[in-house]
Amino acid sequence: MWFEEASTFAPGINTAFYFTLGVSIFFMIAITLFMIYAVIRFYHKRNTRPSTTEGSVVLEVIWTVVPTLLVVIMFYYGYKAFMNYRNIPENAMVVDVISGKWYWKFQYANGVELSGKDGLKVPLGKPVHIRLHSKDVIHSFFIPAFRVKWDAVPMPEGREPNQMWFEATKEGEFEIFCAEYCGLDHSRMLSKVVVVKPAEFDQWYADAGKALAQNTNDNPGEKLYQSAGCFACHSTDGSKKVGPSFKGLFGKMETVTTGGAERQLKVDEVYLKTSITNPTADIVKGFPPAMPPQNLKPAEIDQLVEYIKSLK
Ligand code: HEC
Ligand SMILES: [Cu+2]
Repeated sequence: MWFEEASTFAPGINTAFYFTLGVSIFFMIAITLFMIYAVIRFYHKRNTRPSTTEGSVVLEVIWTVVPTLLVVIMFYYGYKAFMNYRNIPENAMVVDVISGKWYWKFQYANGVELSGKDGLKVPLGKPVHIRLHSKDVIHSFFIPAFRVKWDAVPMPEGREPNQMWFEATKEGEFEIFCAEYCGLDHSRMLSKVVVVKPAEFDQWYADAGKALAQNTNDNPGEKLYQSAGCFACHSTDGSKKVGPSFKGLFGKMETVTTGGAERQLKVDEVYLKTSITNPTADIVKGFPPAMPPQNLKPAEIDQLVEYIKSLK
């Protein structure tokens, strides 16, 4: 009604809120008016001798029963909205929300990760199951337009994280706040939910998943670079170690000594492979023939070559 409503919870929570607010305002006005009336009507100069009353059963019953009913109705609306919020649908898409000082991160089931700056992307009209993690202190995941707020608590190993869910009913961007004072940059611990059409979401989800899978295929090379010990002599940032850096190596002109004779060549896949399988065949100018022979499988050499090619 007055504030933006963008999830299926908003109407139920608003009913509870506006009902309580309405009842409070009604009684505030009614009681104040009666007080003003009583002050004037029973002004002491006009009522030098107040009459005594024995009490009124009718009044007693009314002001016991009516407030009780009102409070029960408040409870009913609140309880209904709360139970809905706490019953997470089984078919909901799971997203892990990671919080820490002072950031939000969103991890999807296919491994895709979005930063707080990207925002939490969700499909319109589909339930989203949020698992709340914290890396340090207690944070609180709050989306006002969705009327959802729940604590992200650092859990000991093996304990289930706090969970909640929502279903967006409006396209667009909605603010995410941290609602638990968590230190210096608490007020800047901001992010947003980005609600898009289901088809658009599915497309993005599939594409991002694919891109990630390709990246993971690149990673074996990076892992080998570490595990096979290449990093000890080759940097990936352009700096010179015992051997030349891998950065920008692919495609560059290299001067090497082959069998005592100096020659120029363009670094291609074949050259890279020979350099790895037979390090002493071509010695790069300005470097000692210090590279030990490598005991690697052909597939691993391919992965290393791919990795070196990726270091532009
Ligand atoms: C102990 C140090 C050392 C280790 C470990 C080492 N290298 Fe080398 N590497 C060198 C040196 C020194 C050179 C330059 C002399 C040469 O060409 O042999 C070189 C050259 C190369 C070149 C040619 C570079 C260019 O600029 O043309 C490639 C490619 C290479 N190494 C790949 C690898 C890979 C892949 C690994 C890990 C599996 C590895 N190296 C491990 C020392 C090392
Ligand atoms: Cu926080």
